[in-house]
Amino acid sequence: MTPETKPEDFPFLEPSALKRAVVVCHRNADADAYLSAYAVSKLIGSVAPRCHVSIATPGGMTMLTQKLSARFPHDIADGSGGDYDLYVAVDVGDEELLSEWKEKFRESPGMKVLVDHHPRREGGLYDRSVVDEGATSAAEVVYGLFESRGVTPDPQTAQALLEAILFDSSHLAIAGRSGLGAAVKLMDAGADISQARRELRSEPDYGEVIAKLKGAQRISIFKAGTWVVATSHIGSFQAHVARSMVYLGADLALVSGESDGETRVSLRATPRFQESAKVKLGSEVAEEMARRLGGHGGGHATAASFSAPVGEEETVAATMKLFGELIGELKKLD
Ligand SMILES: [Mn+2]
Repeated sequence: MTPETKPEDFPFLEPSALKRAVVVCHRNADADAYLSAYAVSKLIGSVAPRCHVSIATPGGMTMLTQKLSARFPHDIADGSGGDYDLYVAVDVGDEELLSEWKEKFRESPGMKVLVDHHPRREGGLYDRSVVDEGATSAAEVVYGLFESRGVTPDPQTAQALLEAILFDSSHLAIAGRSGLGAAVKLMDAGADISQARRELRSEPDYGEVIAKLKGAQRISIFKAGTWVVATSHIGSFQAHVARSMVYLGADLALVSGESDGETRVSLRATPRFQESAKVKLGSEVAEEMARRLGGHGGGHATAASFSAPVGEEETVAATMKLFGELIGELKKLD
């Protein structure tokens, strides 16, 4: 159980007791995770100027994040640096996504804090958690911490937070009050939105382009009532392929791939599907499949993923069976 958390008490330790801190992103850090971590580091730095803060990116970063990390550089911890007084996990969702850092969280006597916008999970890894499930980005939650502490981010940090919000909210298209409000206040603090849009543009990644086109080539189409369900399989970029299939018009997309002896499945759905079919992909499909197959997974209502130590064919068949239970019988189209 996490005790009641007052965000104005962040980082929940006496600044004088704070010598070393680490801010940990989810595996393969995306722009929201890394830029949120960057801003959390700046906030810790302004509360406890003597604290040395590192960012950890288990499993590295996405291509876009690598580019952004040159624009917003930070000391990166490699995990060999001994214990920390403070551990902050940002944007992590499933604690498995902390990878090798999960064990460090568990073993350390330090303060462990979660700052997130993913649905709360069982687990007990954290001493405090600041979670807003209604936020479209972790960066909004981080901005809330700045406000609670009465700290105005410097222009560079404001820029980082604005870019993270744009990244996770489809350039504000799905942002709510907290995202839009934070975006305006960040611009007041010196962030430039045109520059943010420019910096988020990424060069097309050849591997991703080929994966998406191959994924499209391998699509199978099913109907369940009026819903169109598309499935495909690809060795990598499953999430990108699933998202592309939704762009093409599928209500629900499943993309699987096998690597390192496990099957990975990415799921995407349209908001219309989510509202009308009332199926939450994170809790009702990804978590449920992870439970049934002994893997791990989770995510949001319209975007989720899981992996399982089971063959690809079996994993897909079991997931399609669950779809059948949730939205009715699936008929394959030729
Ligand atoms: Mn996020």
